[in-house]
Amino acid sequence: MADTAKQIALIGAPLEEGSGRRGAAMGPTALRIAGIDTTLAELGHGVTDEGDLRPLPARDLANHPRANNLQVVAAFTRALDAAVFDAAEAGRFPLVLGGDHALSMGSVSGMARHAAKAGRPLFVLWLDAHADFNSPATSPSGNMHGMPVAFFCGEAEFAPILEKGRPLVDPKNVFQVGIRSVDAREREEIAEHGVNVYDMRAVDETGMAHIMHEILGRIRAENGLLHVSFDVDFLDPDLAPGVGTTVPGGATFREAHLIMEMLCDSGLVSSLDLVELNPFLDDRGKSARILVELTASLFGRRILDRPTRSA
Ligand code: HAR
Ligand code: MN
Ligand code: MN
Ligand code: MN
Repeated sequence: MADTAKQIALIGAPLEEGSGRRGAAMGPTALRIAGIDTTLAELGHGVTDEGDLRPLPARDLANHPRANNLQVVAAFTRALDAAVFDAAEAGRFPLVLGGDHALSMGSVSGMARHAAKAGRPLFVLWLDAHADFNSPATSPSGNMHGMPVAFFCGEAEFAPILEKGRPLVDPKNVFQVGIRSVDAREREEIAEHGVNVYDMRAVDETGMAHIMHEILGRIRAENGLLHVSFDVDFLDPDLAPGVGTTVPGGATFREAHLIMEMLCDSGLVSSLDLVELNPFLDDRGKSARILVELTASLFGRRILDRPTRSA
């Protein structure tokens, strides 16, 4: 049973147009089939499934040659910004079921508004193989799932997707862990803006526990809120093959699990995205199940409580 019961709002975001391939739109369904709602309810939390967002394309925006499917991505960004903000303001924990990583433009923006209203800084823990700090000007692909961090840090203001003057995230409050695939200009950008990057070498050299203590200590010292954005490709592809952009050398189950338990103990997490799950590429639901299991640990399941299950 969880120490502190939360009211969790599941928000489905079947976005795949940010990723340049099909399949991630089935992510919310796969996470539901893997039992995300019942698993969290069994831990003692109140769970409401808000269903899937069905936004209309943002036809007020012109197409952009270097921001693929801008109208659809912008529509999800607007819908998520509102849904996540509303849930957080109502005292609920927004848990976004993705969908590709472009959706974090909206979820993080919604939490940035919520944090600004509460007068607290927002921190972001970005668990990913990629830095996702491109903009249309730097992106090699034009795929917007490679741009969300630059967007919520105010570095990709190429179209009026959200209100001018919206609260942004300070890049120095962004912690990226597990990074192992960064484009040349993206690398310059993250260094220039002071994003905290713990790449896979840092994980190997210093260990996950040390890194997490450092990150959580800083957030606690500044009385921050913490948004966690979990990209499936943070994990090693052997463990979680259900993602379009596998990169070898990812996090192990034990490393990911330790992060979740430390996050749970910290009591600092206020919102979560589960992104980039592509059930079309998965191996018999394996990746979806691992995501649900890791999420359970974030919400209070202890290692000793893991049930015995058959394959
Ligand atoms: N950096 C590459 C690009 O911008 C690939 C980005 C892939 N992003 C994700 N999310 N899969 O992390 O095109
Ligand atoms: Mn990503
Ligand atoms: Mn990624
Ligand atoms: Mn810049």
